[in-house]
Amino acid sequence: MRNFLVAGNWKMNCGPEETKKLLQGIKNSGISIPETIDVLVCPPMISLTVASDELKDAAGIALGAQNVHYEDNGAYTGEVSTQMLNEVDCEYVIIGHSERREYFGETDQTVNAKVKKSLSDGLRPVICVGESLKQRKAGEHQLIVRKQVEAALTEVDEEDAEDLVVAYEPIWAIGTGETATPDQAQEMHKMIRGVLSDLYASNVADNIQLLYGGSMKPHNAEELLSQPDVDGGLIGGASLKADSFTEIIKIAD
Ligand code: 3PY
Repeated sequence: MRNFLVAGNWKMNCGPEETKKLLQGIKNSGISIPETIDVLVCPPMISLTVASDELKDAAGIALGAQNVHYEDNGAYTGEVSTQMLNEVDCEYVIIGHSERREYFGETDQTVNAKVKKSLSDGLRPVICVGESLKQRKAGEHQLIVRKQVEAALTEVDEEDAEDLVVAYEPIWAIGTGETATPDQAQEMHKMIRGVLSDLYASNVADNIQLLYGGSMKPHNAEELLSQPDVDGGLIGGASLKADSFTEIIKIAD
């Protein structure tokens, strides 16, 4: 049985001070996180140290980054390594978000390199995949997402696959207020689960958490999370307020 994973992608919001406040807000909300729900917050790099300190007394909330490099160190201005993320207690890292693919030249190849490096250094990758509106209108969404998943997982062994998380985020639902319908989300998640079963033993594929991302909010979370292959959410805007984020955690419960 898969746990739900409720993950906040804070994007380029919340410096150290705001990070502290938001995490204190989540802790002070009095929410107690059941063992069947995994909760994750992914603040910007500059705020990870503060977040790590703040989460020391917050049972059940894990820390993740929004990006990582695939080399150990060197002349890569502006980048951070898996080792650096480990030092500040990150357990997860988001890889290949569509915003990174669109604005920062992330490709299926760099996504794959980052996934492999993260797994080999003990970080759980949250691999983002999703189609554009044009691709969906052309009926190519399944093919595009299948290819993204296969490319991201090239040379990823079955023993490492247990640590994977995949987030389906249709690009047309990111920051637009539009959400995939529960049926559309389930159709894509089922297809992704099928791709994972082609690559790995079914008990492994069945245990990989598949998140829906793209304008998940308290008002639509229940329907999305009730789909059999939707195991949680990668949440943008609604993760930036303690009350909406904790509301989604409660809905997942
Ligand atoms: C969104 O909900 O907008 C996201 O992109 C989450 O990653």
